[in-house]
Amino acid sequence: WSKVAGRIHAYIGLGANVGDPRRTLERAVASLASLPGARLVGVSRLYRTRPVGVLDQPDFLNAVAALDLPTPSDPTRGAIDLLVALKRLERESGRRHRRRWGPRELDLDLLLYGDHRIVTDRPPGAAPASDALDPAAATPLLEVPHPSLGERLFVLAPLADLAPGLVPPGRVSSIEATRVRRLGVEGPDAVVAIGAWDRAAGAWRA
Ligand code: A4P
Ligand code: MG
Repeated sequence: WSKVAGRIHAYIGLGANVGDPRRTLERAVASLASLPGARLVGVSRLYRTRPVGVLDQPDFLNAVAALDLPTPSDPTRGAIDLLVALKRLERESGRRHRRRWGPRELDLDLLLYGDHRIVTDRPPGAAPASDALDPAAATPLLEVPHPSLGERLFVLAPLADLAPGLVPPGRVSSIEATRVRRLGVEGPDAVVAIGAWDRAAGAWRA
């Protein structure tokens, strides 16, 4: 179904913990919906989540949006174009560069792009907009499925709202089965649903 009628489904992870995270995420959903050729086909519940990686920072709000996009002639090109659009939206939200896994105004991750598996190296010298010691400089320009998709409840819980039965390419477990496993590791307080998406309002309601 990820290829229905010449269209492709992309799942975008949204996270924020600086400024007004809820407003930022609502604006980000609206921006995703108005990307060229895109149709917004689903928005997860909104979750309050305990920080992962760098622990001494405010709780995050996280969600996942599903977009339906025209199938590109070259999937790698299409996925990179989408990543570039996501990075632009991050900048427009006022995201400043801080340490990896640290606080941010808006983080947009391309979690899944149809059933494609893509790993694209950075062109030489094209490190992220940070110093060369940033470990992100060593990450690929783009990797889908997102490499930490299966290890983070803050991604799995909202993704399971939209696509519980989906098995990412190259994996054997469904999103829902993986979510339940991570729930056992991280515990019920790590990721808590605090709102449901109201499509007409373009906002989450308690
Ligand atoms: N990149 C490669 N593949 C992708 C992809 N599929 N989607 C590259 C997006 N980006 C991808 O990202 C670093 C580089 O990854 C980019 O230059 C891109 O070319 P970034 O957003 O600049 O840096 P980052 O977000 O600090 O690093 P990273 O690895 O994306 O971190 P995460 O995994 O996003 O973790 N705790 C909670 N509770 N909730 C959160 O949302 N987020 C983080 C950030 C840490 N802890 C968190 C949360
Ligand atoms: Mg990121």
